[in-house]
Amino acid sequence: MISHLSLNNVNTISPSISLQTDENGVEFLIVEHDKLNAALTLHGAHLIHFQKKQQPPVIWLSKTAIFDNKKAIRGGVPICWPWFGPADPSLGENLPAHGIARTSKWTLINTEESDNGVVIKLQLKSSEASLKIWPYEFELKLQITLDSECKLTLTTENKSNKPFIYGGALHTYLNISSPESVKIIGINEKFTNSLKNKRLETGDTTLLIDQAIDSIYKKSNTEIQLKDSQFQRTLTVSNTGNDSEVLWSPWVEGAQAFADMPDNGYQTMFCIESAITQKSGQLVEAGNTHTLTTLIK
Ligand code: TA6
Repeated sequence: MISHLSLNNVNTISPSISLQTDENGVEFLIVEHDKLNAALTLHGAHLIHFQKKQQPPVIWLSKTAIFDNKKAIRGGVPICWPWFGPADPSLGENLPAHGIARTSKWTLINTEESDNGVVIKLQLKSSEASLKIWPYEFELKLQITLDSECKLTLTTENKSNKPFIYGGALHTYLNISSPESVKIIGINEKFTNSLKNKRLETGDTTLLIDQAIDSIYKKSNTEIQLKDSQFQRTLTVSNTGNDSEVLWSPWVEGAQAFADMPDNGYQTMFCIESAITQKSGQLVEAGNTHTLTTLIK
């Protein structure tokens, strides 16, 4: 399934789901179902592989991704939470980009499987360590539904006695055949160019991948389509609970700069992220919940 991982079977959870570990003790949930294959780590509740039978993978994973239960994994769907990008300086110094959820150990809640696919539920609760970084009690639930579609549903519950504001993203790395074979349709015209000092720009609602791209698009009011002529498929992305979509390709220089991405890695991945990036963030009153989703079909 994932050629560059060598795993040992630890525990069969259900006919098509098993818990396996690698030599570093990283725990993987492996799904080998009649209709699909998939894999995720408890480290970050990180979906790293999803592939329907007789099709190229939908989700991209770096061939040089690092699995050490510490670092964020390059590829898959990192859960960026409770902030997107650099941390607010008011929270302190040297805080990790994209929050703490993607480098935290999550707990498996339950799994279900049917003839069509699987549903996997995971949870992350605030801890003494998290409270030192982000001073709120919380409970995160992630539901991953894999069948003919791939849906991630992240529910944030405010367990504290005061309101909090969060940001983040379901930072999906999609697998593409090549940049020149792909076009993205259905994005909003208005976007902030993170490569140009967050300049507000107006562009086309169709995008080609022919250079480094790091853009925050105002939430699209339609589904976004990634048309791939070589793979002869269209991946459709629909998001809810987000205020924006982030589109990203590190391109040549960016890929070369990452130790955990091969130099040609940019040729087979493109990120379309369901994100909360607005400065105002997402308010969650004490005792309340908010849900962020992405559906790839
Ligand atoms: O989502 C786009 C982005 O914020 C880019 O600016 C780039 O930094 C990318 O995420 C990857 O971030 P990471 O912290 O995983 O290296």
